[in-house]
Amino acid sequence: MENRITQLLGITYPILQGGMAWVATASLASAVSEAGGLGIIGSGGMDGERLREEIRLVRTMTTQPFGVNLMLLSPHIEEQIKVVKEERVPVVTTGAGNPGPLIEEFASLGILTIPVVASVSLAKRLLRHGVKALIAEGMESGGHVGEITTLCLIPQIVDAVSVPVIAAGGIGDGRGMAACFALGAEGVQIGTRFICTEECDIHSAYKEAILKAGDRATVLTGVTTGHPVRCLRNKLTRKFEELEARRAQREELEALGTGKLREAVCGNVEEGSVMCGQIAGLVKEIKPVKEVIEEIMADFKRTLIHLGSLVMQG
Ligand code: TUI
Repeated sequence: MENRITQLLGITYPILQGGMAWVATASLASAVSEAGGLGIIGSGGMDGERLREEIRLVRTMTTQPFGVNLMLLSPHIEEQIKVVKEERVPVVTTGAGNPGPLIEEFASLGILTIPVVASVSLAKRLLRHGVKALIAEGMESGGHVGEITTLCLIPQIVDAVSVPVIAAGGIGDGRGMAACFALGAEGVQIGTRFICTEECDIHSAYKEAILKAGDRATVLTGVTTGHPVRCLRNKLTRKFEELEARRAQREELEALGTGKLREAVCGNVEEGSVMCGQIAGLVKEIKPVKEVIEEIMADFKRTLIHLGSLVMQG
């Protein structure tokens, strides 16, 4: 299918893979790009040189467009910016902050910036910097989240901007994609569903934890620190609850979260932070990326036909 997102990005399907720190490495990103979506390297946690290696590795695995996600709170952000400029990465997505003037600087080098926003106010501010598309992420997402659900956020952002909007948060199949398109989105960004793929290069315990998860398996940690993070309920999140209940100092809570995503990705799913979205309960099987994407597109089309048939029945 062709629309403003597939044309802007030069991809076959309007599906972006979330740039998940420690999870979305060259293996996953290149598989998504090869399958017709936009694969995105999650640079959070990488220093500049490690990021350069991943970018070069993706380029040995696919000739298709790909992206890099910059987590704006990363301690390595300055080196990471330097590397994406030097490597002329085609697409950069940003998260956890306002990329502001970076957008013009990247554009002058032919790099397209697609910021992740969680509010209408930031979406409007970014229009002044000339953004060509936005990712609007609801609080159903895994990891660091805003306050608004995808169902409420997408139509409000679509009405506030003229650029195409990519929906993120809570999308795990073609029905979710169709729902977001009904709200005015022209693309989707999917994270959790891509974790449970053969090409996702993390410890199998993380994937198994998602397969076992039900609808109420995730919780938000760090709400009192102003940096809420969604992850699977486990020993770590119970510890967070304990600290938050006795109004622990911000420093103590932040220290508890440090390095915990990496720990989970390496297999410690009880003491680590198993970040994933609320859609985890829908994920039942580990599959190759290509199958996941083809299934989503087939489901998406089936859903649209079904909805169209409701109109025909009057
Ligand atoms: O960034 C994310 N999700 C993330 S980042 C991350 S990194 C990490 N965190 C903790 C431990 C280890 C690693 C994990 N998950 N999503 C994109 C996103 N951006 N969601 C929400 C936002 C956001 C929030 C507020 C963007 C901008 C914003 O406001 C900035 C402003 O100035 O208004």
